[in-house]
Amino acid sequence: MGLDGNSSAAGPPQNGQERRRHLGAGLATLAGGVVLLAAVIFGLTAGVGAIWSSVTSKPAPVQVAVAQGYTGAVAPAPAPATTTAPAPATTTAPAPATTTAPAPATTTAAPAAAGGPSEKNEGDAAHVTVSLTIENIKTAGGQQPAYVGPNGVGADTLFSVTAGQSVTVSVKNEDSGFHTFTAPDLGLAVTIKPLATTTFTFRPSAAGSYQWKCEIPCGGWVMDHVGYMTGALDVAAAK
Ligand SMILES: [Cu+2]
Repeated sequence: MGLDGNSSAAGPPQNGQERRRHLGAGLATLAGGVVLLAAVIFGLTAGVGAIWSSVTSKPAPVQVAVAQGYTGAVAPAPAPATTTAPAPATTTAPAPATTTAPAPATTTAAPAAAGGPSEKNEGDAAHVTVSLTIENIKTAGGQQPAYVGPNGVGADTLFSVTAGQSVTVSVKNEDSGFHTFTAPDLGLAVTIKPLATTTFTFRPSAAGSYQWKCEIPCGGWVMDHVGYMTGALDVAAAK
């Protein structure tokens, strides 16, 4: 305002003063612009710095996240744990299963095999049959009845068995009279009927030579001579 008034009143002769004034104003304006520019630059710098710092600070958390990720990767330690767990589980499971299965199987098979065959063998060997006959033979004392066993007439031992065996004796009496098969040490006193077959069973428990005889008078000579109406039978020790 003032400038306009002075310029219009002063006219051209005042050009030098106006120029100075214009120059001062221009300098002031320039200075203000410089200050403004500096401020802008400073602001920009500050803003950029802030942005830069923020950008720079962000990578930091990222690195931290990466570090945490690493920690997670280290967590694979639990992975080995999982691997170890299945191993013992698998090893333990088959072990008992295999051990249990064979155990009963073997136990069952063993008794069955041992009991079965042995009992059969004992049954077969534990029972024997002895066949005897009473025949009338020609002796020094005349025609007389006599026991005849597996060893023939007149043998010292009528027959032989084994201790513990079950012995069945079958006596076929071809004579017309009664006889007996008596062996006190074996608990035997069996009556033999005429013209018939008599069977009896006994089980000698102890080995030895046992005496036997007929207690019914049936012939003078045969009753006095071993192997006819008296004699012995052998019991062998159990095998
Ligand atoms: Cu007799």
